[in-house]
Amino acid sequence: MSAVMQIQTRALKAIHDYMFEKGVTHIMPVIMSTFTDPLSHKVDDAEIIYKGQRLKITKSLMPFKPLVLSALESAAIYTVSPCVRFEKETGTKRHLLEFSQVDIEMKDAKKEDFMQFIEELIVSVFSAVKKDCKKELEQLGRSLRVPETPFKVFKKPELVEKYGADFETIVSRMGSGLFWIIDHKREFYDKEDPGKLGSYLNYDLVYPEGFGEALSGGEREYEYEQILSRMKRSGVDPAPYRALLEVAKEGMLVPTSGGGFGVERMVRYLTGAERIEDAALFPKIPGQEVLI
Ligand code: ASN
Repeated sequence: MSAVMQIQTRALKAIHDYMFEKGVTHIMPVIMSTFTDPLSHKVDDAEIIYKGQRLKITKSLMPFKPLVLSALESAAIYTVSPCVRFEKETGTKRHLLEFSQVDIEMKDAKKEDFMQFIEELIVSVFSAVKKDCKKELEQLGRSLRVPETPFKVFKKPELVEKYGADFETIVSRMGSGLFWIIDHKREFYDKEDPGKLGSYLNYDLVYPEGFGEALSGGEREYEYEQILSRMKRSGVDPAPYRALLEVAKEGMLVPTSGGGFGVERMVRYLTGAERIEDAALFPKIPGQEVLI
């Protein structure tokens, strides 16, 4: 675990250095609020009650990030944020009930801009770890490859047709480079392609060697009517998102693209750990009793 934590330290420094060089503003995380990311997969909300008011514990910094960019002059923001997700699926080896997410958002960016930004970040982090953590990687028996860019891009609907529901794991086991999967039908805030309704301008980044998802994100919906219609279609109650809707209604929500990646998943990949709990000090595993 000492070697794992040293690699985590080097990776985080490389992430912060990269953000600073690119002029990305570091914001502090939000831990509890009247709303959080609804997410589109099976996760129960974690809530606490303060003076009779129910507050959600953060699942991701969506949809705070576009709100922040609408208020600040910054061209881009990021945070390293604690997230709590009571995942319903168990035994995946890659989910924790509590994890840390590097959550990023860029103003006026298209999905290609964001994807390129992330590819450069990955290369810079992996290179730093490979160069400065030789001893630790050797201790862990990990031969780490710095991936070549640009990463391959696959369309989700095509992968589903070819490989079925388990497409992500199957393709992740096939290659040795990170790759993108684009066009996922999910949360209301990921932008629908105006030129091709029913397609979505979003992306997942996937680690090779069977490690699975690294990052998810997308271009964002920023027009009031479209956000409302997407909420309706995804069965999301608009009431808690009043602040977001009011800003959008005034035409003040700026167009952005963004995404988030899990720190523990990145450390798991860098160190080649068998399970996500081997990359966390106090792992809380879905379906299991919390020990500490
Ligand atoms: N952080 C992600 C995003 O920016 C959302 C997520 O974690 N599901 O889209």
